[in-house]
Amino acid sequence: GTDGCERLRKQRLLVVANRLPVSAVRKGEDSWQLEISVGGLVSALLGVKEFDARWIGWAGVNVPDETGQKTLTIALAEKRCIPVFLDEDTVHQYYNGYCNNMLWPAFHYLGLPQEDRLATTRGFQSQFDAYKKANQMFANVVSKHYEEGDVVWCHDYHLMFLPKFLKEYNSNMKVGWFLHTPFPSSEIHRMLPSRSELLRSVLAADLVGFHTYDYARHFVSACRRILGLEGTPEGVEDQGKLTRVAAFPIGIDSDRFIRALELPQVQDHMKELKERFAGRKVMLGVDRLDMIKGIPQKILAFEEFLEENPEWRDKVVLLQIAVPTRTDVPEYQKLTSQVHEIVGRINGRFGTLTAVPIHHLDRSLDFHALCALYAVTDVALVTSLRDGMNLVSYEFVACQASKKGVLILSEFAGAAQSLGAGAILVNPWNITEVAYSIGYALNMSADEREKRHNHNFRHVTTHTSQEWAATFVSELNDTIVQAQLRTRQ
Ligand code: ADQ
Repeated sequence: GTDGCERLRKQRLLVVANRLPVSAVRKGEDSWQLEISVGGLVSALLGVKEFDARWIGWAGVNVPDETGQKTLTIALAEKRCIPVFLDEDTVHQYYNGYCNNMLWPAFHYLGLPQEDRLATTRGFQSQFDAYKKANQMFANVVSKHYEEGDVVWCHDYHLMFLPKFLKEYNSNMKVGWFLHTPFPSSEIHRMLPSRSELLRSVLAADLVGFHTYDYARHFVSACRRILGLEGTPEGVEDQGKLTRVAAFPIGIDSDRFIRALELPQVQDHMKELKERFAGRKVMLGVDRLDMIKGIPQKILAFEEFLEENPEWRDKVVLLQIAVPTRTDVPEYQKLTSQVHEIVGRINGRFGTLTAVPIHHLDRSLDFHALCALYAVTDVALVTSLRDGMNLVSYEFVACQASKKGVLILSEFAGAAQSLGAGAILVNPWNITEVAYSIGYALNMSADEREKRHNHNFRHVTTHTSQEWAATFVSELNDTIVQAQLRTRQ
């Protein structure tokens, strides 16, 4: 039995993701500099007071020596982080290879490796083996730290084998898996050489979560069509064992953004930006520089808008902030130069001696600069070709309480399902439609802007990341209780 003390103890939550929310830089034989990245997941779980959360993942550095591994483990423990050490070849084949060259593009409807991507592939089988091996390494670390009653929450396409490996280690472990990307139509998933194994491993989890109902439905039909299993309204059934499948749309820590706008340094920054762009409407794009974000399409739409509306040429500016990611992958290098080329051409064509229409930055902005930028923006442009959710659209809305700017949002982002009523939805492949929407947004009446903004603001401030995490974990606990009841019947 449990005594009062034990019952008061918070439930332990092991959050397993490819990357820890901390980056480590080695400063000497046994000293480390740790930098915390306060992404969505971190603030989501910091906000959930009923759990005692720990993180398990790769720290983003290669640490081949034992001393280094030992000292880094000790340093990370203070941040409640537990490292998984992956060697360079594994990272190359598992992370760059199978995750980013195979699963990422496939899940975003960009197809399987062909042409360039195929030529840089050292063989799917060895990448897939490395993927499994890496997942096994994660499972080993989880097993070592697992205590009875813990909830284990696995994240994303990097760790599709983890539920299976964890259940093999201990079939009583409470295991949930959440996918941050879209889950594609079964016709896409069908192309993956390892389609069945991936599905079966995920199905070992007790609860499988997606951002939207559509992704959950795609997953269930893939299990039906590829594995021949039965789909029910609750999930997928295999010989009497039910894996619960459901939608858990993520959110942001909206208060963190709203509070930041009050800070003097953010206010100063806003003032500078307003002076800098006085007399011009500000349009904004903030993305990781990735194929899925539709950055070239967005910039071409802006060009078409300027072409068609000469009266706007010196009255609007597009700020495109693009953080480079996965810079060692040739396709991403190609994308960078493609974007630079288009921006250069348009600025050459429509720029004057004193102003250019597009400011393109290849880097990330710190949190305060980002908030200031969101707050002074008139129109935000999110043109993802596919996107699991897209949190930039949420962050923009959170920062627009006074300006009530317009969000142009791709219908292929998960966020279209939650912010669709307030945003202008577009098909990013239809450049003429996006160009037209830019004009519509810039000319929108204050009344219509306010109505649209209020709708989205209410959504963003009530569907927060804290609520998302708490809902997922409580649903996981419930799923297990229900499964126990079912087997007793
Ligand atoms: P991402 O593809 O990274 O996330 P997104 O949801 O927009 O996309 O989150 C990006 C985050 O990085 C935001 O918090 C944003 O502020 C920040 N960021 C982006 N560019 C930046 C820049 N230039 N400077 C500073 N910060 C920048 C994946 C999926 C998404 C899903 C999330 C969460 O691809 O679809 O919404 O996970 O599940």
